[in-house]
Amino acid sequence: MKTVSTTPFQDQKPGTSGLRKKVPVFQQPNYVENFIQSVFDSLEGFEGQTLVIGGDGRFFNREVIQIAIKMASANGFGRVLVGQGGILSTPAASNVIRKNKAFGGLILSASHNPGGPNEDFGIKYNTGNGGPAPEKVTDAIYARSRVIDTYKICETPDVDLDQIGRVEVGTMDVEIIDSVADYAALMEELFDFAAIKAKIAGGFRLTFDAMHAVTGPYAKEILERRLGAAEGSVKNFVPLEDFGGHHPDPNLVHAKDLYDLMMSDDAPDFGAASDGDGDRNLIIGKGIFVTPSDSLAMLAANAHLAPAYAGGLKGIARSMPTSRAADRVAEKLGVKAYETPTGWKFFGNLLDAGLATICGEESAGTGSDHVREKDGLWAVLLWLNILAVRGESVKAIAEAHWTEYGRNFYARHDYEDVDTQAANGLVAELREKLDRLAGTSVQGMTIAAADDFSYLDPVDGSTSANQGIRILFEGDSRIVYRLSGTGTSGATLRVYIERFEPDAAKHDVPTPEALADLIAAADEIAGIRAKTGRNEPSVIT
Ligand code: VG1
Ligand code: CO
Repeated sequence: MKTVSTTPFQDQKPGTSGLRKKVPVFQQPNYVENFIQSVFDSLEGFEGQTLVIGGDGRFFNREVIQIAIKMASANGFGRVLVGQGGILSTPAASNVIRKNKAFGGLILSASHNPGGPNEDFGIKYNTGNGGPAPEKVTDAIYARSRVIDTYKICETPDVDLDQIGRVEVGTMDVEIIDSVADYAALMEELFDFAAIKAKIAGGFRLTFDAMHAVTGPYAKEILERRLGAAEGSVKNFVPLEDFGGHHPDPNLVHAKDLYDLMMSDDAPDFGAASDGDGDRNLIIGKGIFVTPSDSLAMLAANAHLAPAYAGGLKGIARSMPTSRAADRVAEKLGVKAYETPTGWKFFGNLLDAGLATICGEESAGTGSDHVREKDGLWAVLLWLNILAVRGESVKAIAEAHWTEYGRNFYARHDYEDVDTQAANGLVAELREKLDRLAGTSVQGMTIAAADDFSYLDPVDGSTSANQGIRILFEGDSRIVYRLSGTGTSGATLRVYIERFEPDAAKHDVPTPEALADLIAAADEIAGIRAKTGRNEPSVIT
C-alpha cells in the first residue's frame, strides 16, 4: 500500500447523477484517483465493510474498476463485490448494495451519453440504501476534491474481472459476481412471470432494443430465457465500449429504428428500449408511443395488478418537470403525490421513509421501492405484467387512461451544446423577471403564477433551491425551464411543455399541435431563439 501526493482539480463537482466528463478529462494523471479518494474521505465508518463496484461497460470502465479496487483495499474496505466483466446495470448495482448490506457502491457510467475514447465517462457514489448519494454527501465530495493532496492505493496486479470467484487484493477480498442473477431473481419476485410467459406463449410479440449497452445480458436472460420471448426479440444485446457509435439514449431520435418498426404494419405488440446503464425505459405499443410521464401515471394506476404492488401504493413521487398526470392518479387512489427536483437522489428519502412506492421522471425513468435507482427493465416488466392481466393492447390501455383522467399533452425541447454564458444569461433574465410575470398574457394565455422551484425534503428537512423555473398558466398548462446537470460540453437548456386536456374528443390531436401556442409562448417568455441563436431544439422527446 502506498500514499501518493497529488494536486487537486477544481472541476470535480458531481451533477444530477455523479461526476461526468469526457474520457480524456478522466485520463489526466490522478484525476480518477483524486475523485475516488475524495469520495472515501467524505465517508465515515467503512473500515472492513463491503463496497460494490460496477459499470455500464463503456470505454475506460475496466481501467477505473482496477483503480477503484486497489484504492478500496488501501483505504480499508474489507470486501469488494464486482460485476463480472465490470458489468452491473445501475439498478442491478443498487440491488447488490442492498442485498449484501454493503456500505455503498461506485457506479461507473455516463448513462445515456455516448461512449468511446473521446466521449463520456462518469463515476457516481451510492450509499448503503442503494441510492445515489444525497446532496450533502456530493457537496462534501466536491469540497474535499478541491483541496485533496494525497490518495491511497495498493500496488498489486490487476484482478481478472472475467473470472467469477474470490481473490485477495492486499488484505481485502474481491468477489467477482454474476452480473445478472440477483437482479433477475428480484424481478421474478416482483412480477407474475407465469402470466407473462403464458401471454407470450399465446402469440404476444415483443421487441427490446438494448442499444449495445448494459441491459443486453439482463434482457436476454429475463425476456428470452425466462419469459420465452422468441430468440432475436432482444436486439443489440452485446454491450460495446462505444455502444456501436450511437447514443444509448432510448428516445425517439436515438431509438428511431424501434419507433419506425412499432409504427409499421408488421409491428409487434410491444416495443421497449433502455439506456447506457439500464435505468431508463422507452415504451412503445403497436402504433403508439407512451410518453414517460404518461407511462409513470399508467404504471401507477395499474401497479396493483402485479404481485409486488397488490397491496396498493403508499404514495407516488415525480420530479418537478414531469407532467402532472401521475398526480391525478395519486388523487384517485387517495395517496399522496410528491414533487421533487430532477434526479433520482431526491426520491431516496421518500422511499426509505415509506412515503412513496412508485417514482418517475419525464426523462424515461421509472422505478419503485424495490431498489433505490430508476429501473428500465422493471418498467418493461411491469408493463408486460399489466398487459398480461388486462389482456388489452398498450393503445387501448393508454386511451382508456386518458378518458378516465384527462390527458396531459407533454413534450421536452432540448437545446444542446448551447454557449454556457448565453444559457446562464437566459436563465438569469428569467429569474429576474419572475415576480412580474403573474397576471400578464402571452400568446393569448394568462400566466397564473411563476417561480423558481425550491424543494423542502419532508424527511430530513433539507432545502434545495433554484431547481427550475415554472410558468403556470390559467387552465393548468405549464412551461418549465432548467439547465441540464449531466452534459459534458457547453450547456443544455431543457424546456418542458405541458397542457392538460380533459375533453376525450380532443385526445387524438397530435402533440405538436396541442402544444403549439405554449411552444410559441416558451420562446416569447425566454427569448430562446434570440439568446441561443437556435431556431429549433436539438432533440424533442
Ligand atoms: C437528466 C434527466 C434527469 C435524470 C438524469 C440522470 O438530468 O433530466 O431526469 O435523472 O439525467 O439520468 P439533467 O440534469 O441532464 O436534466 V441517467 O439515465 O443519467 O442516470
Ligand atoms: Co441512465
